[in-house]
Amino acid sequence: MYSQGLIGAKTETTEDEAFLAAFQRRIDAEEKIEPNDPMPEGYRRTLIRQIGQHAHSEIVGMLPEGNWITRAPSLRRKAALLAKVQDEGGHGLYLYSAAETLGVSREQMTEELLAGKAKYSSIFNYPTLTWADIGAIGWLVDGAAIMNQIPLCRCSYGPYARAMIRVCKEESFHQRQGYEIMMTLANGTPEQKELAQDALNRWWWPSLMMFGPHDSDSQHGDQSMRWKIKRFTNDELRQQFVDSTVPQAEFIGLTLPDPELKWNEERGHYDFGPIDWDEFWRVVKGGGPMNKERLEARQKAWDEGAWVREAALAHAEKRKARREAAKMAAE
Ligand code: BYC
Repeated sequence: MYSQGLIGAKTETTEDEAFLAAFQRRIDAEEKIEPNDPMPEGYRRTLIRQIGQHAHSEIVGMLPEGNWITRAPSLRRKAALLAKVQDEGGHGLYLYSAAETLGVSREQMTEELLAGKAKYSSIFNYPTLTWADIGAIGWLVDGAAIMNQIPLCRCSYGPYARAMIRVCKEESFHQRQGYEIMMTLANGTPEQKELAQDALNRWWWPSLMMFGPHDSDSQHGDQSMRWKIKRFTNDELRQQFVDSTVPQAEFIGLTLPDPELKWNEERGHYDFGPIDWDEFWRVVKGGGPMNKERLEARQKAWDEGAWVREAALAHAEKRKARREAAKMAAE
């Protein structure tokens, strides 16, 4: 059934026009689509692709920050970071469960990730070199994630939309913990301020890339907007992110690394410089600084967790057999 793989969702279908039109009417009427509802194959595959990629991003996204748990500068920072990374594991699980409602298993999704076929967010292929990177990730990466995920709470697919509500509440705490780390460093010694500025310089452009290619190069964008999976385009969300982040940087006295960043009175938005799309595609295709390490870490976790999965399955089978035996005895 999944011989084409889960990714590269085909949005063109051979389904009959009346069915597609009726489905579109439900979408246009803002009805939520639920797991057992009839849906076009392209809609189902698009969601599996996007939700799967989103789940993988959460799980792979635990790695750069996990790198600093043992080196957090105080007990308070360590407790907050631990809680944040744990939340990300939870987000991954809600998202894998949401994707499973579309008829794909977590094992299949993981296999595609480990085979390098399923994507995860480009941002997690960069290294966390200093403690300030933890601040920059919370502030910028979680800030970008919130901008992208708040509209997903209104996504047409019910299980994804509902998962996003809790995820967004937690992301909001993540963003604040990051911004507070940056604020503390920016108001600290000159060396601390320099660490914060250096982290901002390295994470700013990759954070803008998180929103995906320009709308003109966004292969799935138009169809996903029509299906109300996406509510805003990649460029619209990127612009909202820039507009809301500039004053936050000014407030803590840090400079965004973009000489072309300038308020445009006419547009009512900030203009910003060109994004290096060659770098984006290189990272997406596996050539980023940490792609290899990230997949190796996930492969190791998958291999070392095999006994847990086997034990859980054996336990479930035993319980089922016991329940059946008890049922037979009662009859
Ligand atoms: N990285 O047609 P487009 C977090 C791919 S984790 C890699 O515009 P679409 C956190 C795209 O998949 C939050 N690949 O696609 C965790 C497509 O390739 P395929 C992560 C990217 O789907 C821990 C191709 O480029 N958030 O918050 O309409 C710690 C063309 O793109 C990227 C989500 O996953 C990228 N950045 O729009 C801290 C949100 N961008 O699949 C924080 C859910 C694009 O055809 N996802 N590509 O091979 C979405 O909202 C959408 O999928 C995107 C892309 C906006 C990302």
